[in-house]
Amino acid sequence: MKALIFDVDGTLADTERDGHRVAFNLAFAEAGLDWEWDEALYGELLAVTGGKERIRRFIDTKDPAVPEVEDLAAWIAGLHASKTKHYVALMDQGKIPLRSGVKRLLTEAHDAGVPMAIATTTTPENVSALLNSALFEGAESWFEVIGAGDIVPAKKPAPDIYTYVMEQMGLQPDECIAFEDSANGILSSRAAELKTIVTVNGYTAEDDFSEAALVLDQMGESDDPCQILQGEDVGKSALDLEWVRRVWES
Ligand code: XBP
Ligand code: MG
Repeated sequence: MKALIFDVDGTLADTERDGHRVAFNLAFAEAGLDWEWDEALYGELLAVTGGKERIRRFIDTKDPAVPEVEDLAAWIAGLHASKTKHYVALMDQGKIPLRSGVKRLLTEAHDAGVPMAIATTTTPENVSALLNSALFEGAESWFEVIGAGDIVPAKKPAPDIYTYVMEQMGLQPDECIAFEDSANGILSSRAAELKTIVTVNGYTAEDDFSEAALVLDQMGESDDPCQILQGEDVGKSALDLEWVRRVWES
């Protein structure tokens, strides 16, 4: 096992409902739009990865009032840049913690010298803001490669971001393991031929994870144990490096 490759949103931290969704709404208000994405609507829109793509899906399917603009793609990009600014500000306030067990597992892998990387559809600034506020200042240094956002044109569920990360690391799929939280995420990692461990969250609990090697409710801690939703019970209360290795070997 030569690398652990982590998704970010929903996997490292529960960023969607109280982070991204809130930032979208702040950007809409700032632009004078009467759009408001409530939790249920946002859950629906999560079917599309990527913020610009999500705004486009909203316009195409929900018929909101859209200002007359010459170049819709450029207008969406501007609106999304404002959303990123708001998201980074929310992260800088330290509002969103890492999920249970994440810091422990990352630290264990770092200390053991197991290379780590990130494969996410979100914007690179967002990854830095989350890692710096929720892990430690400069935490990007723990990751050999951070594959994020528009660096690949086809976002998840396409395999491209995982393939990109493995190419950058010079590794093959059977030398790595992926960590995901969503249907689009596991479609992407499996299309890249990666064994995948899933930790579900409120938005993804009902997703299809039949392709996962292990499904947990969270990575967990000894005093905040994980529940196994799918996969072998190895008698541990929290996901550690040894358990990850056993899943990778299975
Ligand atoms: C995350 C996403 C992202 C974020 C928003 O999916 O779909 O679009 O919701 O980020 P995953 P941006 O966890 O599978 O990577 O607005 O920066 O795109
Ligand atoms: Mg995710």
